[in-house]
Amino acid sequence: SSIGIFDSGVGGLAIAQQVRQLLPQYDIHYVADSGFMPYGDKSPEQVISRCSRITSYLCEHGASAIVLACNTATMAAIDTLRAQFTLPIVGVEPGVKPALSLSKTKVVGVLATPNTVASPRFIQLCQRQGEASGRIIFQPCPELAGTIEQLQLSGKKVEQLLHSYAQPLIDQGADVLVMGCTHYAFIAPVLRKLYGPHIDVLTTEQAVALQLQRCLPSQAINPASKVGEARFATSACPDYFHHQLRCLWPQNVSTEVI
Ligand code: DGN
Repeated sequence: SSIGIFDSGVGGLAIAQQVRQLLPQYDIHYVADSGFMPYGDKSPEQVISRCSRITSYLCEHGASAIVLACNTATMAAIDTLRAQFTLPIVGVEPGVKPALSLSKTKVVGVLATPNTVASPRFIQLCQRQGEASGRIIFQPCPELAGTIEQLQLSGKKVEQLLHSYAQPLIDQGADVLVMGCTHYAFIAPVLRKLYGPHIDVLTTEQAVALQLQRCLPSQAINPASKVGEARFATSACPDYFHHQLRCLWPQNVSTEVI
């Protein structure tokens, strides 16, 4: 039995790393749906259909819990998946609540895909949290996940792109920026370097791993002495995914095609 983790590409790897650290005895099975990347501009129906297929695949291969390691997919599909499947499904949402409690200006900026910021679930989250304790503003970042997928994780182009997305939020008073797309975890250091100590940059992988720990069923637990294995699959070119993993995953691993 394993923990199934998936994303439209490499974004969920930051979450998978946290899961590995927090729950090292579990096997993980990661799927990058790179053949259908990006989810950020697909219709909700297309995203739901991909998420259903991948969840079925992971269940057929022994998953006893699923991490939907993508904000865009969580917004569009988590309710449908929870109605379709009985195993625990943990999603990821922009961490606006911790961000608001950290903010001095009580203005929080969210960077996310166009689909995430347009989704009813995100709008409700902003209204609920914003009414309670401040203001949440957001910026769709159409090109950012693709840039990260191409492994451009530092340098002028990424800095300029991030600056163009983040500066309008800071101009409106945001002193905390939330990475509302799992891909952006890999470029959080660039944003921190750009803005220094005055702006906090929050990512969500730790919160997701802790949430998973809380809802894992007991049959997912392997003998305590065992170190879990990690399997990686993609719906696109396995060689390119292997190349991405060499940059973004601490161990050398092989890849499969789904
Ligand atoms: N990593 C996904 C997210 O968290 O929203 C989206 C990436 C994409 O498909 N554009």
